[in-house]
Parts: sequence; structure tokens; C-alpha cells
Amino acid sequence: MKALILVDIQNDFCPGGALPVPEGDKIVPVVNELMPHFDLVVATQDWHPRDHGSFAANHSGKKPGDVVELNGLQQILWPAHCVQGSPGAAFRKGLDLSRVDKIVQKGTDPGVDSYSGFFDNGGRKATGLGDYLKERGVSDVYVCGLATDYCVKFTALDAVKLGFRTWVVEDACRGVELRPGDVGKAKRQMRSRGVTVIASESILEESMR
Ligand code: VGL
Ligand code: ZN
Repeated sequence: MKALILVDIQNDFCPGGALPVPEGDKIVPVVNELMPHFDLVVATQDWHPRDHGSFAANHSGKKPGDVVELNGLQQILWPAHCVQGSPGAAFRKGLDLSRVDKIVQKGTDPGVDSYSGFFDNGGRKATGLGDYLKERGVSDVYVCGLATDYCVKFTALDAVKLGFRTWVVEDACRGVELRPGDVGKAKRQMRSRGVTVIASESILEESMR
């Protein structure tokens, strides 16, 4: 069983949003084309309360990009984004949600961020995604979405840890690149821990044979 995980394909991570990923919107047609080739599709949704500890505005004198300690973990501060129920938190228009079997919301605890779709950044609380996939007999997890150097990376690394064969679909992702080179670094890190980075084309070709 193969599952496709769509990571945070939300308005705030697309051009015009609060935490825009360059070309974030460009992945939507690629993702739509991929979905029919999978047994199961899960979408993660960054879903923060207004008082979330990852927002710079919730730390006096701090600005986006600064780093603070949040309940014992190093936390990069971001502009307020993906506030529960806000238009920025909605899935990007054009994304074919009729193909999505399950939505997993994350980052709901104000005290801890959650880049991965599986666990919070402390690795303490599970979202239930791992059990959901295992109960359905999923062996292979393909990850795409936003952003390559944050939520995509941490989701893929946790998938490996949980024992899934794990792929990242390169052209169905885009990165934030807070520092130039972050996407390349993320790919090297993922590969070194057993993730295979592939192109959408090879999935489409494979499934035609
Ligand atoms: C993300 C920063 C903060 C992401 C989410 O989806 O990659 N990045 N929240
Ligand atoms: Zn977030």
C-alpha cells in the first residue's frame, strides 16, 4: 500500500500568504496529477491557535527569524501564520480535496511547534498519522508539499523512523530557504537517513507500466 502525504499546501505558504514559500503555488497541478496514483492520500494542515509560541508577535521585542527557547526546545520565530479558521490556514485553491482521505491538523498546542505530520518537535506527542497509515497496511510513504526545508523534511524523517519506505517527490515540493542552500542541505540530510528523492515523472511512468 502506497500513501501520498500532502504537507501544508495552505494559502499562508503560497505567494501572497503570511509565510510565503517562493513558487509554493506551483506544486498544486503536480500534486493533483499524482493523487490518483496512490491507495491513500493524507493532507496535513498547519493549524495554530492565535497565541502560538512560534509566532514572533507573541514574544516581546522579537522578530521573525529570531530564535528563542520554547519549553526547552530551540524555536525559530515566524510571522503569525495558519491561524485556526483563518483564510491563510485554508488549503490552496485548486488543490483537489476530493482525493484526500484524511486531514491531519498539527501545531495546535501553543507551547510546542510541530513541523512533522507525525510528532511535535519534541517528539513527545503523536498526531495519530503513523497509526492511521499502519492500520491501513501502508508500507510506502511519498511526501510532497511545503516547505521542503521544514515540514516536508521532518515529516519524511519521521516516516523513516517509523519504518516506512520513504520518498520525497522533488518537483511537488518547494522550500522557504531562510538561508540560501537550505533546500539542498535538507535533501542531503534526508538522503543520508534513507529517504529517496524522486521526480513526479518517475511515479507517473511507473504507474503506466
Ligand atoms: C512550516 C514554518 C512554520 C512548514 C510550518 O509548513 O514548513 N514552516 N510552520
Ligand atoms: Zn507553523
